[in-house]
Amino acid sequence: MKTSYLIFSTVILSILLISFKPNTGSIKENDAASITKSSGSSPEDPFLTLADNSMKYPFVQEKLPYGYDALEPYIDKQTMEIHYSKHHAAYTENFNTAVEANNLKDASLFEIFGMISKLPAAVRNHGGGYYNHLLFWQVMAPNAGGQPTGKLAEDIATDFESFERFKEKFTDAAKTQFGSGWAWLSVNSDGKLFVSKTSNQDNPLMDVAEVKGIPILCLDVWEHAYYLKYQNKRPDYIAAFWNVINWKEVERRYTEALNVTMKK
Ligand code: MN3
Repeated sequence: MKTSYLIFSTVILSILLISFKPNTGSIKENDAASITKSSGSSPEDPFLTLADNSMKYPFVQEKLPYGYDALEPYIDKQTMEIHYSKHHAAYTENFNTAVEANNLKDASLFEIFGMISKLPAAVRNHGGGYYNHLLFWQVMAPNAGGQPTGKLAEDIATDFESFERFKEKFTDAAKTQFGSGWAWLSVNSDGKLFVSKTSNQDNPLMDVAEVKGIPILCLDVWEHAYYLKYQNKRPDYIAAFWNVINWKEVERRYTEALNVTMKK
């Protein structure tokens, strides 16, 4: 039932995309088939079964799970307020506008990410901005930080040698991202953890990502995320982030990602 729905929606989406293209004479079946095939969102794509992929147009900005001042002193109240109520709100609004303009209303969020290379920059920038922040708010919490427990702790030790080594790698990715972007901890299609960085609002779910995977932890290193408190001192902001990581949520997302990758 679910598989046939996915096939159906992928086909409908391809037809919509083809029909939207300006200067398209007649629609050839081959064109639709090739877009579907190379989109990275085949019906077998395990990423599409993730809970976050139930998000569809109109995309809503979920309520911040804590107050603007809840992550003080590590992330200041003014930054949180502007970041959530201005930046994230604008990404959400502009993403919905881009979805409408590009006939993507029937596509799920991860289907859109899976074919982002074929879509206009507005969809890529605002779609990434919408989802990346949504994830970012959830993987932080007041009275958090420390280290993960259970299977995630064990697998971080296996895949990165130790928690300290992982912390170094993630910190390095966040520090060395040139200009605006994000640092990530994700799970690849083999169920292995990896650290990566992306530019602008790209994320590891997009077909343009150097390494594709399911993100379970992220850090925004755009200047708007830290400049009011830390100015040019990005390393200090990155160091402070470890005090607000909501490992319970990261562990929950890790378990889900492993279940999904094992299904493929
Ligand atoms: Mn941001």
